[in-house]
Amino acid sequence: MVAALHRSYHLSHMSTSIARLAALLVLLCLATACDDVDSPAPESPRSDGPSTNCSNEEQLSTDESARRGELRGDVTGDGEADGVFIAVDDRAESGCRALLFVTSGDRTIAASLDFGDTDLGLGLPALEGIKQVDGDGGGDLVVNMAAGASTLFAGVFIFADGGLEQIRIEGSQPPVENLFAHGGGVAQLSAADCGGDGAVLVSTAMSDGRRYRVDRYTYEFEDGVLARDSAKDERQTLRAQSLPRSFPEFAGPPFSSCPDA
Ligand SMILES: [Ca+2]
Repeated sequence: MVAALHRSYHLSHMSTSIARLAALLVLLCLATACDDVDSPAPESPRSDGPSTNCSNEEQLSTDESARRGELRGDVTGDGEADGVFIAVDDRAESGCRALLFVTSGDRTIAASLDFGDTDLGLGLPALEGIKQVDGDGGGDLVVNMAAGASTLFAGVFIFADGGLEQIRIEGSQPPVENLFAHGGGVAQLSAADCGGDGAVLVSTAMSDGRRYRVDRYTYEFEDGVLARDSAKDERQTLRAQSLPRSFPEFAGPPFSSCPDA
C-alpha cells in the first residue's frame, strides 16, 4: 500500500515534469521560430508567369517540334519525376534561341541556354544527364552548351528558389565561364565529377605520348558558388592504363559518381 502510493507519487511527479518540459519546448520553439530543419518541405516551382524575359517561352514550352531530347527525373526534390527538355528556336532574338524547361505537375519553369555567342550547331545545347551535383534537394541538370575540337563544355542547372539557376564557378572566364570541360582526345582529356564531402573535382590529363600528367582541382560550394580549395590541388604523372583507376572521373560521362536524381 505504501509502496503503491509511493509509485503513484513518482508517476504523477514525473508526468508533471514532462508536461513542464513540453511547455518549455513549445515556448522555446515560439521564441526561435522553431523550423523543422531536418526535413524541409520541398519547394514548388514558381507559378507567377514566365521564368525568362523571352516572349517565345510559352510557345516553346508546348511546341514539340522544337524539342531536343527529353529526360525524366526528380528535379524539384518532392519525390515525383519531372519532365526535362530543351527547346530551340534559331529564328528567335539573341538570348532566347534555346531554353531549358522543367515541367513539374501542372507547372513549367524555364531558363535561357542562349548567351548570345552560343553556337546552336552540332546539336547543342543538349541534355547530358540528371545528377545530384550540389548535394541539395533534387537532381541537377547537366547540359552540354559548347564544344571544342573534341572537348564538350557542360553547364549545371539547379532548382532553387522556385526556378532554375546555373551553378557558378569562381574564377572561370568566358568563353567557357561556369562550364565544366569533359571528354577530349588522346593528347588532352578533361573531366568533372563529384568528390567526397560534397566537393566537385575538375581534372585535366595531358599526354606526352606515353604518360599522362594529371591536374585535379577540388571545388567546394560557398554560398552557391563553386570555389577552388587550392590546398587540395593534386598533380600526378602516370601511365595511360592507370588513369581510369587512379582518377575515375576520366572513366565515364561528367558527374558519373554523383548520386542519381
Ligand atoms: Ca519533382
